[in-house]
Amino acid sequence: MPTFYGPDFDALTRQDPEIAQVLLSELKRQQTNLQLIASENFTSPAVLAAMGSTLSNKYAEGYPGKRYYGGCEEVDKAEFLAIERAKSLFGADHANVQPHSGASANVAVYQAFTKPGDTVLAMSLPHGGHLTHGSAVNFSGKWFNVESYGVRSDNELIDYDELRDKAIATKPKMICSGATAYPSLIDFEKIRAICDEVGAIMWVDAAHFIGLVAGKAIPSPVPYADVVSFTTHKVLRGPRGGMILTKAEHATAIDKAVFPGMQGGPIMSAVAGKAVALAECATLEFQKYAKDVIVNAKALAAALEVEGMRAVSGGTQTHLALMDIRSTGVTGKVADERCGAAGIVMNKNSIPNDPQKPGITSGVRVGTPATTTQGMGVLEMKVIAQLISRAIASDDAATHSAIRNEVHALTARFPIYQA
Ligand code: DSN
Repeated sequence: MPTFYGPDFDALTRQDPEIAQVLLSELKRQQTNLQLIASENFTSPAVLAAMGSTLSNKYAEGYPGKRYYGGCEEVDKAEFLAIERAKSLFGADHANVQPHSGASANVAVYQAFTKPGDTVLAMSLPHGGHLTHGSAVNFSGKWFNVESYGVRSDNELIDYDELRDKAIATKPKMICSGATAYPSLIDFEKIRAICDEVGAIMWVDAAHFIGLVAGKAIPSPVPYADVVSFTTHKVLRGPRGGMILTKAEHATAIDKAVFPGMQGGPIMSAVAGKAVALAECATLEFQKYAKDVIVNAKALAAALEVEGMRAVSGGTQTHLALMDIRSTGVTGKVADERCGAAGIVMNKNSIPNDPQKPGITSGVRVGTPATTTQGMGVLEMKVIAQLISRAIASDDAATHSAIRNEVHALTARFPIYQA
């Protein structure tokens, strides 16, 4: 590297050894444990390079060609590339690549299409929704009248009849679909028809599954929705951040809602990282990856069922499985802690109609974006299910330590971020 462009770990080590050590220890944690959190992934070194670059120094309020600060010629190019790549990858009329996160993107969606006090219909959090879909402790639940729909009790799939009935009864300005713990596909055509019937904006929060859409592994909401918001760091495998796609007629409303409505200057290093990730997503290699993520998730869910747990909604068609673990005799909280002690990182999660409180839960959520990036396949998913089952079954530190050694041996065969 002939010229300085950004990341300099030696300089960090000399100047701030404490923080340098945190970076090293976190790298080791990611390399040696099993990362099964459905919303996490290992982004590429190229994305990390963009994130750790001097683009971080630049203020660029506004949009390419229309900034409030000088000196934006170079960052304009990065944002232009990110926008064009997003539009091309998803077949979208318009893309806003500036939201700092998924929650920020959702604030912009509310602002573009609703006013405080308006009614919005969204999936309930206990059935798999998201904080920003109307939780009482979130701005969405405090500032809007959010009605909710859930899953059917017989098959744990979205209850489209309930959704339609509630839409007709409450006449929402906007209907949100998308969730954080829903393992099945969403019928966007059906939701579009309901939105048209009641005159609602169709908003899809695609944060969890947009990477599978990018990889052409599942159907896209883009042809149906007025607006699609998402994060860029889950299956999509980009930098931490958010993005919004819209139909042409909503482009101005969304752009104004993001800036100046909700944010000041975009994080241009993250915008550049989004451009890099979107180019990666357009490759055949990424399409294979996206398909493999689903194959692995199905295999993991099936193998956990062999271990006696129950896959909510009968399995998965996406990157995650929600497991009802009541048969193990421990709660989601305890399972999460025991697996953590064994080097298996996942999260406790409510299951539909969970008898336990959200901080305890009867379930765990497992996802395959990260392990698939490492190159693991169906055989490894079977091994992982057995490791999870053994970790949950024991409250003995020595047993967890022994399992952790097996986890380290497994992850050592699938190295990430090697020099
Ligand atoms: N925290 C994310 C998840 O884990 O699903 C959602 O925002």
